[in-house]
Amino acid sequence: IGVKPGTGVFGAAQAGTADSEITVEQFKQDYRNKVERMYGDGLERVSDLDKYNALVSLVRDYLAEPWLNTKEKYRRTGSKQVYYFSIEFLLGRLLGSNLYNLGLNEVCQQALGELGMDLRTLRQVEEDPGLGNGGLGRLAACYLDSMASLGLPGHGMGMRYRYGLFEQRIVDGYQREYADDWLMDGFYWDVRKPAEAVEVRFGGNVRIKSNGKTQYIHEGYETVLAVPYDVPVVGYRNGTINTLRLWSAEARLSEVVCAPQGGSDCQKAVEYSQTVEELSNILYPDDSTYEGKALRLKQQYFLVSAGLQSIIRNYRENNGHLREFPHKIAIHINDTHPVLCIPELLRILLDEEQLTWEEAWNITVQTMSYTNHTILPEALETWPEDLFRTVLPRIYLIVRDINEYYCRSLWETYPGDWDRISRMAIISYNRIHMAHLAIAGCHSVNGVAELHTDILKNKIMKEFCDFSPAKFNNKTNGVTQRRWVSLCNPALAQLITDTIGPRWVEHPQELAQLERHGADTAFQHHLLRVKLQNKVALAKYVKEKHGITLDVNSIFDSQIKRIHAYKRQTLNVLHIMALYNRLKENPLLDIEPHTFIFGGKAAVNYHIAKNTIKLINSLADLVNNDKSIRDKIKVVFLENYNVSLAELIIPATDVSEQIPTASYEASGTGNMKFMMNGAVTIGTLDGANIEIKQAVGEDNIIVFGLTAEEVLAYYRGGGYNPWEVYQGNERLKQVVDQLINGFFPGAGDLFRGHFDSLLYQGDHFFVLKDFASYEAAHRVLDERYKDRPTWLKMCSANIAHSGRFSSDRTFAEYATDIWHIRPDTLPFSASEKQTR
Ligand code: 73E
Repeated sequence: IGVKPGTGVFGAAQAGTADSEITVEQFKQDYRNKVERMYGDGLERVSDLDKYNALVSLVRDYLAEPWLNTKEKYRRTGSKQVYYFSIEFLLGRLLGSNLYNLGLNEVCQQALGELGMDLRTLRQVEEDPGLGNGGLGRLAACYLDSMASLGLPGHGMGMRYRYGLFEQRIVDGYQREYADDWLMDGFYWDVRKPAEAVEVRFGGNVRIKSNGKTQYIHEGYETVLAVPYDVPVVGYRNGTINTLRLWSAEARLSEVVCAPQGGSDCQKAVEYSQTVEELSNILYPDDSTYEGKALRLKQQYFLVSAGLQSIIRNYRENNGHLREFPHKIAIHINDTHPVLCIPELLRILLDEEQLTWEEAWNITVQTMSYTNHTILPEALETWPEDLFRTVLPRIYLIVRDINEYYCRSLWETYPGDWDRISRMAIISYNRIHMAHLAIAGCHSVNGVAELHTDILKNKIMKEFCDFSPAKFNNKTNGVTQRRWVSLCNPALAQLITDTIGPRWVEHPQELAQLERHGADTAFQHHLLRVKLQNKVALAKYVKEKHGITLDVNSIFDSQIKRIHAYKRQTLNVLHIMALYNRLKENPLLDIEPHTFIFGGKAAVNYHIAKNTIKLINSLADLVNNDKSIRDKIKVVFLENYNVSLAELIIPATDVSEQIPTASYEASGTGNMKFMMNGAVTIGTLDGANIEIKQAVGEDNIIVFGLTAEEVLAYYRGGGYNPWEVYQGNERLKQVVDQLINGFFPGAGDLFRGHFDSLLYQGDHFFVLKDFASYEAAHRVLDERYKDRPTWLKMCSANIAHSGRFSSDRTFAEYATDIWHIRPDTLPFSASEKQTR
């Protein structure tokens, strides 16, 4: 085994040169040396953590040269650089993916094997950096992988939170949150760059000085030092290494004089440093509501200001006048959290570069683009004007100017239409509307699936779209097939490669060739074996961690995602309760054995969602301990759902639950990961499920429930009457009553909140309304599963048609349509795009 010539660490650029290959012998020797140099001890005497750290350090050494070469190449060619600003990057573990993308996986595996070690064990030593809440952060990470793998000059700008999203433990069925101290043992992938630190200013006031030209002098502010940590982003076997720059807040204490033996000044200095560092301490642990507002606002500005200052510093070193900026730099704003990029770039261009307002505004708009990820009203950010003015006085003045400028242009189109202008204004009723600022200040605004974009264009942002229709466009999300198939499901990846060759890893649209193998008995047999093997692996984990024995011959049916009312974990629960009731009535009922798998975190203050976790666990206790149903169904809630756990669950899953109330899930990306791994979706016609249905055809997905149009029509009519549905369906009535009638031993009134929301609060998410259709869909699913050849054909069709949900495709679209870069190098040509 060796690295394929010319494709190992250093990529095709150095094809044929001797140093582009690292042999197993070389690797072993390098690794031994590394351990000895790092720990002053032999491989036999160091811990797994030490072994892991040494391995990361060695991989870092290997990628140093291509990293440097990539930077030099970008400087030399002057190619346009994309910066993807995101408050979240949910990277997942990096050792496996970096080895894989470097083309070193096999070499490393064999080398470690010969040294009596196991790569898998070392991969599990790595902390999973939880620098994100869910889909939005993971999407950002998939995009980094695709940008580097497409060889595009695209980099990430994010926060280096001291603590990741909380660690979830289940105690007595309830969620408990613990600090995620992911940096405790160090993080060896990043490089601290203190020389590139910048200052970010908060508070104080702005003095206006006017001698011919108005100048804004920001005074009395507090300074926070932003220190960058660079993480290499490795492209798939192409020699490209881009950079994810994560910012950390630090205090500059060197100016503080300490009294002997640490007097009060020292004490103050320590306290001060703690408040400053609070800025990058935690990821905002929620994706639904907004609290800790001042801190959150400061975090956002911190990221934006530090990121932009470093981009401009770099730009100045390599380029001429800032007028050329939009031709050399594209800045992408991932949801509204980094929208302050707009006023911050204006501040730099106006105050530091002395450009005119018109010039500065044009440069800003041409540079910036924005993605909206949700229409949930509670997630559409607005800031109280007072708070904003106090925390960011200069930025506040700029936002006021933008507001005036924007409202003036609205007035030109809609003279006298005050109502419309106040609805569209950036500042109205003493609040600053971040989405409005984004739309005004960006040349492109995109949604993340066709339905979502349609809703933005025709409903949520209709007036903005009427005003500037050319800005609005759709970019359906995607996920990277490298992490979500090759790495997490190597047995499937091997089967695909054996069947259609290896090109699909870089050209995922070629997965379509699997279509003609779907009915092939030998292929089906292999597919079944792969799934079984993955189920065995998951069952082993569940046994070790939760003490529950899973039947690997049962249908693995998974709903893994944040716990949220609109995602309707409750609908899933009610259906399982109904199934359980049927089994109790008739223990001989002929159903396929089922394992229902749940995973997901609930926001710390989201009480009903936290209670849903307790509800799932109560159901699991009841069902798993009831001998009379003879293990026909099992329910498990897997603690602390994160990227690593998803990598274990997804390959083992038969049925992918994608059941939000239609219109609420902007896209979803878990749905795509399941599909790529051959699971069949049971889902509503929401978000990207619609496009999955288009891709696989209606025979290969089970859809149910109200459509978005129907849901929105009900809302327009004031909702619906859940009592009618409840009274009219015996089985449904029974399970709803069971929430409060003692069915769950000892639960008392614990689930009354759920009961009330379904019956007394109008069932806002149409759980009861969709129940019958969901139950019917499950029956269809069972029927299909019984006919195993048909089922396996459905699974293969899902894999075969998953190519368009690759983030490579999405990114190629962003690159051509939004950032206007290098279409010649993109894997999906313009004509292919049209036919998709
Ligand atoms: O549908 C998903 C989408 O697939 C959407 O809910 C999620 O983004 C995914 C990627 O596009 C999302 N997260 C947030 N908004 N939409 C969000 C909002 C506030 C804080 C953190 C995350």
